[in-house]
Amino acid sequence: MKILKKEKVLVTSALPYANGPIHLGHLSGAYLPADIYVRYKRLKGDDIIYVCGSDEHGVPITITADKEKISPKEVIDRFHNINKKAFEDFGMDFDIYSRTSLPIHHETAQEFFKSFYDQGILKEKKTLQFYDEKAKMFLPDRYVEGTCPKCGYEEARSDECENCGALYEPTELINPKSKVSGSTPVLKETSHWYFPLGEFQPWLEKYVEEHNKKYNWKDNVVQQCRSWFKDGLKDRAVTRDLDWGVKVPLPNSDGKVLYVWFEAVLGYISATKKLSEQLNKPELWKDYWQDPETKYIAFIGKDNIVFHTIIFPAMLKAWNDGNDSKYVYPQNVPANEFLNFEGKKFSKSRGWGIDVVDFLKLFPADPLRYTLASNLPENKDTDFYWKEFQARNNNELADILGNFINRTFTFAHKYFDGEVPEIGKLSKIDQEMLNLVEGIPYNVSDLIEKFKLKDATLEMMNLARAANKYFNDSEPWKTVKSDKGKCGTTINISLQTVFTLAEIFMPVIPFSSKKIFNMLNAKPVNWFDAGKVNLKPGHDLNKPEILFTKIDDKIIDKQINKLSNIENTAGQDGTKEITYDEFSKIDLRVAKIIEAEKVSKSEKLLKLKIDLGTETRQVIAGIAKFYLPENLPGKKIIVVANLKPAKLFGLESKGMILASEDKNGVLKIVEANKDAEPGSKVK
Ligand code: B3M
Ligand code: ZN
Repeated sequence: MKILKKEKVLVTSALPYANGPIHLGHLSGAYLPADIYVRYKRLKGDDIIYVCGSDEHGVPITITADKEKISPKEVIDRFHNINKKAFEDFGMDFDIYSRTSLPIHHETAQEFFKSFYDQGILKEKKTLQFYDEKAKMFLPDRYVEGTCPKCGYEEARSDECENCGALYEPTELINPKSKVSGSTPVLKETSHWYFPLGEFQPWLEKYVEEHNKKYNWKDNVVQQCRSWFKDGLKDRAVTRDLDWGVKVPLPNSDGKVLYVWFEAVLGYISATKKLSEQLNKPELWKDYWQDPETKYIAFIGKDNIVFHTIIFPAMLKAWNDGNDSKYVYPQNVPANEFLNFEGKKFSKSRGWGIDVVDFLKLFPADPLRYTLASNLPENKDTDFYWKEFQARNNNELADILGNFINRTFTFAHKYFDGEVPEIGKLSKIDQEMLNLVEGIPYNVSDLIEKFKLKDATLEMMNLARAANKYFNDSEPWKTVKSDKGKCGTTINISLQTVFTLAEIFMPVIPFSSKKIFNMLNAKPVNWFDAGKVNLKPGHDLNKPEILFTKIDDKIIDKQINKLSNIENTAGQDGTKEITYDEFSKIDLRVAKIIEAEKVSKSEKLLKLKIDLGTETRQVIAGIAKFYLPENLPGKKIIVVANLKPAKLFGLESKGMILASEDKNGVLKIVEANKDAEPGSKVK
């Protein structure tokens, strides 16, 4: 059994936007996994810091402010405090929960931008952008609404239609309207600074592949990087025409701020600087960010992979190439998939889900931590079900872990004066139990080091299962009468096991572990000593307390009933229910692709010629990123044949092809049966 050497570790979790409360899905993505990892590393004796904080800029925040007719500052102050408290109550062991509205963050972000500018890395480009002459402001994509050039949907955004998925240039949007003043925006030339991501592609490909090989990155992370490399990395705008954000530190840049994602990742650095300030150790942050020995682990959800494995490392590389100080790169970015809620995506607008604050008003944190840890979306999306939460709490925490601890303490207080009894001659099962207990910390350590936190949690509970079996097989209720010494040995070994359980469960259920250590009248030891004999005979024990309260069906059913009211009014993801008559207005037909070619000037569109039986038509489809034109002729597809014609890049599109979109945004054409006749109706 290998005791791992001590390490210097820097851990970050994605900075949640301060424009809404965090919910259970957030916890399973970037937060609980990190907290389990950090708590274990602290018990292992590593030199580790864990930083996070609120991401307080970006359009989502200004949209919330506009909606509620308050300032962005009021929005971020509200949600920074709500989320900070929610994380505390959930037991997140941050060293700091900072925020990107702090001056120290603005200075850090501007320092990076200025370095890139002074190095001549950034490129200035002029582009056309919607401008609201009434509100006197440029309009980000989400601030413009108009008619989709493809499906006629009248609340389409300026770059993408959420109704039909069409992708188009802002100039294609029909009848654009500003969501700020309602007026018709004009297209106005503006200039922005671009970071030349493509120039860093050779280095980034090497960085990703070498780190994947050496540190065994998760497959979902590597695949997403490779798909971006395959498409070729493009220049990325790092400034925006907005008032709210980090000002661009250049003359004549009024009204321009740094793009939120450019500065948000630098929030990890500014948070560490803030921590140094708070601890009055001004150089502390450099001990982590600028020490090549530091092991930097960035915990995120899968929607943030590219920002942490391509964009942020490229920025750090650009800094390192141009400055004497050198930042470390993420050693691993163990991104989790998504947690769903009762079989559907979390949806604020439909009330499908539960915020952490509301959950903790109903139940303590540990049962939630344990339930989420037991079902983390490490390799695929998983679900939170209220019934499973109740079962994890009642049948595992209470009936297995709690029950074993309770029985052990009852015997120790009832028959051994509340002290640890002497240990006598060991039977076979005594020895087996001691061996199992001694090895567990190494097994769990190995799993956590590989970010297999779900398996690690199962290993912890399996020790509790084995402990119950050992207790039952030892029959102390008999030996207490027939052979008190033997009974004492059983209770001694059971108490050692309680100690080990308290320590190895600490990363998952810290509140309960602290209670158990208090009952043991003891403190945690180094992780790799947790399986040894840590309680000497005669050691005084405190009184036991109830660790886990069973959850009643009534309480759970109340939560489930709340959802059934929502469920009856909506289909998947909250789309409105429709009648059969409404559906029958859509004329779905089988079509055969005859020709396919790329639309010049667009990365996303293909021009298709389709056979509809009695006619051929031209349809423009946003599938260029997913299909090569030469592979399409001959395919039998399904089209919406009675869609209002639209113009895209000056090309007429009469109809729309059907394609499914997976959770990574990959489009797959819905194909008809090969024998289906072009023009035949789809019912
Ligand atoms: N706030 C997006 C999100 O909350 C963004 C993460 C920033 S991490 C630097 O998913
Ligand atoms: Zn559309």
